[in-house]
Parts: sequence; structure tokens; C-alpha cells
Amino acid sequence: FTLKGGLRILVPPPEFWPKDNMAKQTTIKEFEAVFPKLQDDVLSWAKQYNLPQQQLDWYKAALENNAYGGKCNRGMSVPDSVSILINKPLSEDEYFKAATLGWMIELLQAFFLVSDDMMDGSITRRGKPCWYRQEGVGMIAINDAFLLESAIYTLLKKYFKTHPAYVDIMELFHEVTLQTELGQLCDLLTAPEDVVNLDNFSLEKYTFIVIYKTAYYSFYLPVALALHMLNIATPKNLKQAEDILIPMGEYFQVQDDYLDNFGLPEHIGKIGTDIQDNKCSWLVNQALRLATPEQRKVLEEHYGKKDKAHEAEIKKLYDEMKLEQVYQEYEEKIVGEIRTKISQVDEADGLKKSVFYAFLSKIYKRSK
Ligand code: DMA
Ligand code: MG
Ligand code: MG
Ligand code: MG
Repeated sequence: FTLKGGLRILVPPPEFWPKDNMAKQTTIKEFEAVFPKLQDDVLSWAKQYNLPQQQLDWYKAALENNAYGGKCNRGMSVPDSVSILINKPLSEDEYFKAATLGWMIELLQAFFLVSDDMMDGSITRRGKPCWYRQEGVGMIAINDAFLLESAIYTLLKKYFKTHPAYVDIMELFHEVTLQTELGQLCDLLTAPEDVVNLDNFSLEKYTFIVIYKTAYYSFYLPVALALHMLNIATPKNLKQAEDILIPMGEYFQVQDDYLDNFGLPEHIGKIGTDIQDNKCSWLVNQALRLATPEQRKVLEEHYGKKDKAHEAEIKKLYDEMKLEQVYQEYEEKIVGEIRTKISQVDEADGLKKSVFYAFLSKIYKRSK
């Protein structure tokens, strides 16, 4: 609601975190506390091959700089989902296992972000220079991205080799990785450098890009992993989870695109690049949908050029077209639809509505 003077208080809908459930929500502190052990495990594995000390130190730095220090929304959603599903706080062993799966998502994310920042020519990430722009790193970051990905499977083998769902979990990571790479492919091919053709953009293409590059690994994966960890995953409940989590992930990427232009770099930890990168962003799609012929000309003239002055013209146009308001209307509508979908979940299949409400509450009206 809005107070006098325009200060907005954001109240999440009441059922967002379960009250009738004995689940315990994890904290970033508890989750981060698991990381050093996993980092040691990955390095010990590499040490078996007699990897020299300098390279071990490098691997350690690559892990620390890229996997550690994020918001960990995705990672923490594994222990949170497991706790809600079993309706109680997790034992020490359960927490460690769930957090390990969570950290494997964070490693996957690190692998994607290191490469994404190189491909997008980004400047900062999490308030620091992007990894490839750090002293002495450069193109070595490509191999570091692969090493981050490999760490997933080192940990999976160490802790889940004898788990009944070992192969399912491994195949899930492989499939979600492919899906993300296909999304990135579409994102990149829709944004060629120096060939601006606004007719290439469409909401259909946009939907494909964001579902594949973001929604699967960020939303479907954590919940699917929680179900597998508990050995209660079935084709039916996985499908049910997918039907809710994919639209939720789509909403999340719309937020990311919105924040790329309207967010504060101090807040989001990164400097937006979408306009200069010629991206098929949610904002440009809305601008194209709403533009007068004159406004379309402005878009044709200034979008996708690697130049601050051109970018400023587009930013001015977005303000003029009140895209901030268009976004807020979209947000209310989509969140309403997602909440309706959640309310229709059949809990007889082993899922709980709270898993989804909890996830939604973490991203609703986020500003970073
Ligand atoms: C994010 O797309 C997708 C992946 C797989 C990292 P993006 O380039 O919009 O992300 P960011 O804004 O964080 O660079
Ligand atoms: Mg990017
Ligand atoms: Mg990108
Ligand atoms: Mg972005």
C-alpha cells in the first residue's frame, strides 16, 4: 500500500510463507557456511591428479569469486523446498545434502555468468569487475567456466553416488544445462552486433529466450532437485512443478530486463548492457508494441549501438513511454495468475503449494 507522501510499503500476500507448516526457512549464513567444505572437496579431487599448487590456488579463486557471494536465491530454495515438503526442520545431514544440491545450482549459475558476461561484454557483476575483466584473468575465464561446471559433477559423485536418484539428478543437470545453452544461443543470435533489425524481435521469441536461458535452471531445477533428493519425484509432480515454475521464471527474467534499465547499479551489482547489446529485452518489446511511428523511428535510430549517447536516447524514450508503469501493471497481472495456478496445485501428488508461494515471495517486487 502507499503511505501519504508516496512511500510504498510492499506487503507480500499473507500465505507466502507457510504458517501451518513446521518448515524452517534457511538463512544465507547457514547456507554459506556449507561452501568451504564443498570447495575443499572440489580441490581435493583436483589434487588427486597431482595438480600443481599454483593451479589449485587458481581453481580456489575461481570458485570463490564466482560461485560465492551472490544472493543464493536459487541455491537456498533447495533446502527450503525440502523442509516444506517434509513439513519439519532438516536434520544436520539432510541440511548438508540439500545445501550441497543448492550449491551445485550456484556452481551452474557461476558457469553461466562467467560466460554470459564475456558474451554480453559486461563490466561488473555483484559489485565487482566481471571475472574475465579481473587482473590476469582475461580469456582464461573460458576454461574457468568449464571448471566451475565440472565441480558440479565432482560433488554429485562424492555425495550422491549411492543415492537412488543419482542418474536422474545427473541427467537433470545435463538437460537443464542444454536448455540454458539453447536459450543463450537464441538470446545471442537475436542480438547481432551492428545489424539492428527491430523486426527480428517478437514476444514469441522473447518467451522462448527467457524460458530456456533462465526459467529452467533458476526455478524448475531447485524444486525438481528437492523432489529427487526425497525420492518422491514422479513424472506427474515434476510436470506440475514445471507448469508453475516456468511462468515464474519468465516473470523473474522480465524483472531482470526491467532492472537492467531501471535498477540502480549499486543495488543490482551490475551495469545494464541490454540497449547497447541490441538485446531482445522485455522493455524493447513493450516499446515496439506501444510506439507511435515517431517513437519507432527513435528506436530504429538509437537501439543496439555501442555508444552512450545513443543509449541515453533510448533511456529517455523508455521514460517518455512510461515503461516503468507498464512493467508494474504487468507484474500485478502475472503475479495474480501465478498465485491462481499455485492455488490449484493438487497436493495429493506429493507437492505442496507452499513450495511455490515461498519461491514467489523471494522474487515478488525485487529490486536486486
Ligand atoms: C541471463 O541473461 C542468463 C544466463 C543464463 C546467465 P542476462 O544476460 O540478462 O543476465 P545478466 O543480466 O545477469 O547479465
Ligand atoms: Mg548478461
Ligand atoms: Mg546474456
Ligand atoms: Mg539481464
